[in-house]
Amino acid sequence: MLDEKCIFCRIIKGEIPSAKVYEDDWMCVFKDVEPKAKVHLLAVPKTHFKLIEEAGEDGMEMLSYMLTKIPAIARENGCENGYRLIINQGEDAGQTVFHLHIHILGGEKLGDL
Ligand code: DGP
Repeated sequence: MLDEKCIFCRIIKGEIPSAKVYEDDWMCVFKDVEPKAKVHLLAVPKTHFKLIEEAGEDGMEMLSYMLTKIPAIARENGCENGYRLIINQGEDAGQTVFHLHIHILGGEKLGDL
């Protein structure tokens, strides 16, 4: 289920352009417009939910599927030597887009947070 007001849902639908590097029935991966590392991708489930606790059984299955796909996607996009995954959960964490997403950061030696 997608939300017509959500930026990431609109990217998934192709209404807003993005640099997609991977897509299948369950997930979409595109470049972050404000990269915080040499490689900065966002892995986004094709269902709209804001937080892990809102994912439900289907969402958790989707997240688990995404985690199985991410290593190859990261490797194929310049993260051969490792990468960092981040999920910002809520405002204190700095979440600005309220459609759950996994940041994939790498392509260089990352510093501390
Ligand atoms: P977060 O702070 O965890 O909610 O991260 C949201 C990220 O989404 C942030 O790093 C910037 C990125 N972002 C926001 N709007 C767009 C957009 O329209 N396109 C793309 N590619 N990235 C976006």
